[in-house]
Amino acid sequence: MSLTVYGVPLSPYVRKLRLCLAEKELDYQLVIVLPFDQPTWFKDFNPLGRIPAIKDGDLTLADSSVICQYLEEKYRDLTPLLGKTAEQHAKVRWLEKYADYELAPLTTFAIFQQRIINPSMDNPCDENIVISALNEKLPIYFNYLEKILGNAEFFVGDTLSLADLAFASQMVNMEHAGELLDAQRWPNLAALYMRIKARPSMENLWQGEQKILSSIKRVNP
Ligand SMILES: N[C@@H](CCC(=O)N[C@@H](CS)C(=O)NCC(=O)O)C(=O)O
Repeated sequence: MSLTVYGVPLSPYVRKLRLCLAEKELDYQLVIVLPFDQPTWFKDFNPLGRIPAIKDGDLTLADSSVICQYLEEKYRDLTPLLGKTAEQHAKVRWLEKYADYELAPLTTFAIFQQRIINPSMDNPCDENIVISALNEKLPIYFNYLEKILGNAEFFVGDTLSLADLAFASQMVNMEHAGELLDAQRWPNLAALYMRIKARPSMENLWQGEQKILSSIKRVNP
């Protein structure tokens, strides 16, 4: 097995990459590297110290989007996840970026950080940050995504893409922190999330993540 992924399962970016690998049916091994207290050798993989990174033969690469694009181009005969046309490709990249850079600061770095990571490190959870993300900030982002998705099965074209995986990856961190999309308010988005969760690629990650979650979960100090 030549492909190695460095990171931790609860990172949404690592999850997106692992979903991409699973959908393409590519084998890999996961080497645990945390987002903090990293071994010094990891700086050779990513001087920014962010996960995920990969090693594929002689190639080392960082950033989930860059890695997924590399996999798409390297294995053209495997399930494509970046759309079929230039237009679809652009839409997928936009929505992937939207999830990675606009949803993540709220779903992962606010809600998940406060509810799960902080208590696991004996730091208090600031519920004001959680409530503000959930009630004030996220609805604007969800409204946009609900409109873009409409009644379609997937965000772009008629097949699964990285846009769907990036979105679902953020929703998982929110769910780990005890919050689900309001299905009354965003029915299409909530249904999309359920469809992605039911895919074997996600089901295979879910149990492992639950185990890690229960091992690090602590009551708010
Ligand atoms: N754009 C990057 C973001 C990666 C990222 O921010 N990862 C977080 C963990 S979820 C991290 O490693 N944070 C550590 C840091 O920023 O120092 C990607 O898509 O891979």
